[in-house]
Amino acid sequence: MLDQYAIAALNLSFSCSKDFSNTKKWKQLSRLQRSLILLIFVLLFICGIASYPSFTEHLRGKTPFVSYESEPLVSCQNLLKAGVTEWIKYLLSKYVHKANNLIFHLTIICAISLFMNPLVTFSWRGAVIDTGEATEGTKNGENKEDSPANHWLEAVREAFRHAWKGYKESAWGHDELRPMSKSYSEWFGLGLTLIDALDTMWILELKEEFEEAKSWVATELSFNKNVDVNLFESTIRILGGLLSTYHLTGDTLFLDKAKDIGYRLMPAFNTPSKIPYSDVNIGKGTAHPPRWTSDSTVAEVTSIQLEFRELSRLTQEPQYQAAVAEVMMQVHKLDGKLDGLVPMFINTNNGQFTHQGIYTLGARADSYYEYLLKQWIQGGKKENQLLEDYLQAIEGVKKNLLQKSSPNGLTFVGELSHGQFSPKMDHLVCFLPGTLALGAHNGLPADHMDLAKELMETCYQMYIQMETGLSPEIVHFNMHQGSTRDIEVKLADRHNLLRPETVESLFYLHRLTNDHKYQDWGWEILQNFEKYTKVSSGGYTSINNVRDPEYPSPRDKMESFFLGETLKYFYLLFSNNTNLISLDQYVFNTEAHPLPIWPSTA
Ligand code: DMJ
Repeated sequence: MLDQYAIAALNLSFSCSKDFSNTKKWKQLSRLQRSLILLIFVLLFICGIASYPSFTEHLRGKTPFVSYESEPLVSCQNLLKAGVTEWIKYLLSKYVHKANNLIFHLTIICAISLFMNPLVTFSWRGAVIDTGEATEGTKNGENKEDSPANHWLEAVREAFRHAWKGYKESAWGHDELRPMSKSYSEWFGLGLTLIDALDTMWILELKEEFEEAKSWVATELSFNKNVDVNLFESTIRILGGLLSTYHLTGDTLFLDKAKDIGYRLMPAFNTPSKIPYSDVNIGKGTAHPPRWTSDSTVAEVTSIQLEFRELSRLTQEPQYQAAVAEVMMQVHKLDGKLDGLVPMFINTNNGQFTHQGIYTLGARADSYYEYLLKQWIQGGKKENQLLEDYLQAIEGVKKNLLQKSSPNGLTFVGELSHGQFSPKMDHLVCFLPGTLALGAHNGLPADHMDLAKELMETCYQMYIQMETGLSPEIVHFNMHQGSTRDIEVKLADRHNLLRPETVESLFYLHRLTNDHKYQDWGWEILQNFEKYTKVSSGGYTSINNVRDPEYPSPRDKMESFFLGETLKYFYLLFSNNTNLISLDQYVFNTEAHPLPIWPSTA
């Protein structure tokens, strides 16, 4: 049928010249016949105009449509096939047999143009829906155009731009912005915020900002500096940030910088026990523990493995992986654990745990547990010792640290001090719901996901039960009957440092359950950050008092992890695109820098 119409169309110009005299015949038609023919033209013309933009988009190679209508739809093609062709043919045979060939051919051409355009759809109600751009539905798992999450994504980008404005204007190339005083603070003097934020800009598609940061890395960033840096912090933020940016962009500038800092951090492992010192001078190549002790923090020495292992894989230089594997091997064998739970300190001289008897999932131990699971995932789920240690530790948490609050029965993770349970929970512990969910996604027991959901609710409550809707740094849960509220906050614990852990877990829970309530919770939290921590001239600030909405008392500091982690996890939480940093392809380090899961070589 199409061929026939095409031939008719090709004949058009010929017919036009040949049948000039046919105008007479038009006048011979009755008024009804002429009106019907004109009506057909008008209808076809309107359809043609309506379909034009999507048709041209199609020619430019844009994606085909995905309909968001729930009623049955048919394409123009099908509709014509189904009846319109017959209807037109009927009219043509009935009324147009006397009309000139020009009119006939024009009619056919209009019909062909509609027939050929697969991008216009008609609902059964007769409306034409321009569907040229695939913004609707979840074809690629992307957000629906009218979904609130789409607006929320833009709100995160806007928050990032605002934070970046402050950093750019007052702290460019320095470690952290002090947004109230429009100044900066220096920790290592290595542009920490800028490096931590690189992959966030890439993921949020903030191209202009990314380019200006990249050019700073290319021209200004030097690790040949006489400065002491903390091994853990510079590994997770700088080495991790550079490695992930290299993977996302493919730009070897970032790999070269990663190799440089990785190499300069290695003197930290030159200790009698091979358990690394906390501090390294990256210019001099010397390392030392803090002045007051020869201990290192357990979480610090066991949360640098993802980054150094990846550095070895990329460089084919085994010393990085060997150094961090040695630490894991020693910690695995050490006495002093309780059902897989580790103490908070380890001595760099003798390699033994110190300050034994205190067990927490919070500060100084938190990411030990996170990295057991994530190393196992990074390496293709083959390193059974890591998995066993992780599973044992989660059982240890359930047995020793898990309790319910009163009156509402919130599940929380407390601490144990020399056999005494304390209902204290750091906000840092809120990484755990996300980690548990990730484990369940990777085939670990389903009850890990149940626990993840319960703890997620608790972490959310730590926000909304505060007057500002922002969590304090530490909470205490009530456990005795007759309590009127579940959560208490001590005076010294009322600060909020713009930390990411709850948003991080919301991201995992949403990504892995597809329950949109986690996005709603995240949106509430983002709005509270906007309300109480945004500094009008640029940037966001930590605050001293989450219980005073009148005066939350700004601390005048924007931590680098606000850009590196918190805003990135907000964005990933609000995105419905599961391919945006797929959890089956990447594993996030503890500073939210995605590193690839190693391809299987077996
Ligand atoms: C970050 O540097 C990392 O997430 C680390 O694991 C814990 N502390 C901060 C964020 O709270």
